[in-house]
Amino acid sequence: MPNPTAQKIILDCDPGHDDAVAMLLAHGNPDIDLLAVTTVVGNQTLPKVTRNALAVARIAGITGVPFAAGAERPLLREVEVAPEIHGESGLDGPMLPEPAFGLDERHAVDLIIDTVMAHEPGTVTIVPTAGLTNIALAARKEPPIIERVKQVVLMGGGVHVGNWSPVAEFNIVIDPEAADIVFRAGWDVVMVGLDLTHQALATPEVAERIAAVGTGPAAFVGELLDFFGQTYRDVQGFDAPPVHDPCAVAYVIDPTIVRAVKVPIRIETQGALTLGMTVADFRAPAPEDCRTSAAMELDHGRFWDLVVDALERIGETPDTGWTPRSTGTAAAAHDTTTPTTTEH
Ligand SMILES: [Ca+2]
Repeated sequence: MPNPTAQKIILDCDPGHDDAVAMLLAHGNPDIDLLAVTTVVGNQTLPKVTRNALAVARIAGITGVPFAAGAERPLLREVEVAPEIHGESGLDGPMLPEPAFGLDERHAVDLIIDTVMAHEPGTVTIVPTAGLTNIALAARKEPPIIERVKQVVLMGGGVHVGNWSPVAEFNIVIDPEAADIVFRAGWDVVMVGLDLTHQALATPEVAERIAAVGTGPAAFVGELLDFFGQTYRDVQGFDAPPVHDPCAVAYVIDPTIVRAVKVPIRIETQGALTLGMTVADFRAPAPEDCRTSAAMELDHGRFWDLVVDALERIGETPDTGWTPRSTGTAAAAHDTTTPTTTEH
């Protein structure tokens, strides 16, 4: 039964290992009503991340939710993808099944606008876990959504820390102009950035808890974290991978899991060394009209409780088209080189 008090969200993503976990958390948690999933270029090209989103939907058993593809490049910049973290497919590691359903015929920007306008004011939260191109375009195309959206809870940025440069995080720096539009639009923005997500480490204890769920979707997450953990060890020197994107979903489910502080935040769009930096002004208490906040501290135990609980609730899903690696045929079925055609 749908939960009438569940938080309605639109997930705008670029799967992406951590995006996949965010999808599973949003789908499995009873306090989230997943209204739509939209994709945008980011971790990989638009066709690849869109195909990945549909594959994850099949494994998770997500049905009846519209999926739409959005921007295939940033507003001004050239496409920059992250194969060193997410592989050539954008979701390397597990084998990926063919999608069970097709895309909504609308562009992601129109699906976002239509979804926000179709619900009561102040009830829909946008959760971007990718570059902000689609969200900026939606705000520019249909400005009334800005007042109507409850809040924008995004994974991106960080208080003067970076991963794609010394001070810039990937989701912001790949489309800093779009981020600038989103942060200045006038809606409430919660920046779930690296300060927070670097606390969301998938430690060996976490991996054991996920494996103990004992279902196909949980095994899929285990394989995602194996690959993601390896690239984070090799490229960024982490002992355990930070699983960024579900932190934004967790904040929507239960804001008490995250300590966030109100602070004015602007995006650096000009800097030679600081492009994409999320500049947070802590010199004085935030003014009354400040609409931006930064997530600083995560309750690691309760965060992973939510993820494990979502996987337990999802249980086994019918017709996943998915085979765990350990049973053999996955390697042959894992074709990372051929992006499927998408309609958008
Ligand atoms: Ca992402």
